[in-house]
Amino acid sequence: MKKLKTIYFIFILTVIQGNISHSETGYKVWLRYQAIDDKELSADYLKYCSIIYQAGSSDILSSSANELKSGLKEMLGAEPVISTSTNINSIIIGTIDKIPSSIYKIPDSQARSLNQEGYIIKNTGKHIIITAKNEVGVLYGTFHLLRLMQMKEPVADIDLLENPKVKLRLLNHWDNPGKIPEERTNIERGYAGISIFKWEELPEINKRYIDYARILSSVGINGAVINNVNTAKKGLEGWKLLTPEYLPKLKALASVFRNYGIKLYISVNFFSPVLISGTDDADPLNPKVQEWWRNKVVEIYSEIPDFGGFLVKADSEGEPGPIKYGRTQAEGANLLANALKPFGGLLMWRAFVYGDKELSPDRACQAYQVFKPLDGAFAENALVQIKNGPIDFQVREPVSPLFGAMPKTNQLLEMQITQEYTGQDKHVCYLVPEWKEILDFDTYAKGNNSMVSRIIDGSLFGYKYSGIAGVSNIGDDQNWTGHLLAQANLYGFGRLAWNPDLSIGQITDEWILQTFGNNEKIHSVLNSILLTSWETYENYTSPLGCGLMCSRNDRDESHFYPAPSKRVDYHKADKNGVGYDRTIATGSGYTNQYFEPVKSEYEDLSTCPDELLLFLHHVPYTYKLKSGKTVIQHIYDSHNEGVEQVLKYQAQWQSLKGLIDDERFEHVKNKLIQQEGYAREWRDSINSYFLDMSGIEDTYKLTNIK
Ligand code: GCV
Repeated sequence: MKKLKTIYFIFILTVIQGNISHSETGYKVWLRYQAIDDKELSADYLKYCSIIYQAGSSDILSSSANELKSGLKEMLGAEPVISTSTNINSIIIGTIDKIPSSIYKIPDSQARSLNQEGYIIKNTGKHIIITAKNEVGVLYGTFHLLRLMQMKEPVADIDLLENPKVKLRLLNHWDNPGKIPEERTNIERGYAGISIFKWEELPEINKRYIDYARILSSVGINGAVINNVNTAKKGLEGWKLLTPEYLPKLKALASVFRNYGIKLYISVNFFSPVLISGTDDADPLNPKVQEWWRNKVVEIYSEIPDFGGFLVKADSEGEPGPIKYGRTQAEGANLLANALKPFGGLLMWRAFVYGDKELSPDRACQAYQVFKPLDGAFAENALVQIKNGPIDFQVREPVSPLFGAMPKTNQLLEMQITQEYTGQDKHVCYLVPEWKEILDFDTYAKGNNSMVSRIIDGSLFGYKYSGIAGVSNIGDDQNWTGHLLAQANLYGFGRLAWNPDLSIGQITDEWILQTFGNNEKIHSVLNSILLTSWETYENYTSPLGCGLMCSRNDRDESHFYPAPSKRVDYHKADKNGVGYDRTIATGSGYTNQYFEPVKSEYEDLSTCPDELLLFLHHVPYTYKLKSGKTVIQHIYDSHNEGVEQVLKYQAQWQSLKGLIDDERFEHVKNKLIQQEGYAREWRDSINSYFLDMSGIEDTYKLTNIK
């Protein structure tokens, strides 16, 4: 009787839950491969998808076949069979030279338009062929086909050719290997648990490395720098990756990544010869130092023949660099680049330098002052990696004027996926709209159409190497990114790195459909939340380009809480006005670093875009914006609006109860509740700070207090 009651209870529970699917942790990210419940569609897919013909064999091809097998099994209910015959309907995977011409002959013109990582997917009526010049292209094509199926797109007439537009599509981890000193965290600016790289267990491989590689490869990321650019600061041990103890561990990771088309890179310390071998100095012009680096590189390549190269943070925030020896940043970079060159390795040198007393007192001016004069002095396998803005990943900054200013120097754009200054894991802040603005920004370096996207895809200046690097938001939390919706940032970063011209709408749709299915209500709510979330965060934290109003190290998380009174150096608020005067006429002269017409647009108060006003100009609180509001009233209003937007998100999300599995529903719901608390704290702190400063009342609050 008791048993019967239990069965009845389970039955009732199932009925009550209706269409709620099983609980999900978010571990599978967008590679969920949910069963396709549309019978007609799944029958269409099954026409081709019950058999796979693998033309050729290699580890990467096996990754494709495995992904197809598991993905199709989950979506269609039966694992496809690997066949050796091409007589039956099937999916065919293999490089162009291996596809039997009796089945399909790829037109020469198409083959010629493929680049090294591009692919073709063609439905011939009997077969779906996924082919490419190289196996990695086949793998990308496989993920593309699976993406279409997850989005329930028809495949009957599929006939497409895709090339990545950007050569280097990299993830930069700020994970700290080795012992972690007490005041440091396991991942610098990491908000999703600790590092997935378990150095004490390596070279033992765990499944998570394979899933990590699958996730990256599914969005086309082709390289990962697996440790923090801070390698020795305050006792960090990242520099040890160059010691013999770590080489087998690196080799093991590289072997997993290789199967998914991902190259392994590491961050290194410029003083490595001194730290590791006790040389007298690390002077780039010292032949002994040069020899040390050459030998080190030989050691690495003898174990990892496709090793990607090094990333270096030099002369910055305590990391050492060539300045100590009176050498330039280019001389420092070339030391390592020359050692890597015989093996095809790359050297990525960060332009994140500031604080030198010889430079302008305005931090925003400094990277340009150091690097611009060195244009043309860097080795051909060196790249200068530049943060998107001149300060430090603020919620709003102008694009760094270094983009376009170094036509003879390979450049990489660095953006931050981890939300150091954009709400960490507590606030939803979808960054694709911001990144799109950056990529679409016209530098006018070579006249019209000199967009950042064309600089980093190499086409504007014919760079040999160029690309995009994103600071990773991955940790060992079950859902990888801490906040479930932050997965959209990882997804969007990869897709934009593949093709900066993709629209925000397309990327967002793809992510929602794969992560939450094709329910219209879910789609419209997520669209509305994601697409406004950057503006919302900006509204209650950072008015009109007035960045860095956050705390340094107060309470648990630095760069998270409001602390406007401690950041006067950045926003320059006083009794009469607010904003940093960076004009040529009366300020730091930062605007002079841009090409015309941007220079004049930013210099002139009347043409300066409102959203950058306080980054570029100091104005009275009563200055009228283009909206007609005064600066002070805009500050008050936007902060109130920001909180209201979060309240709206909560109501919107609540309307999805029952449509999303409980675990993910509750997770996001709780995050939005937390977000409201922090948004109120920001609003109250900023608004009262500016009330005190300006002495001008908030007219909105007087009439609409909540
Ligand atoms: C890795 C900012 C961050 C640091 C980071 C640094 C950098 O200052 O707060 O955590 O260090 O940028 O990009 O090197």
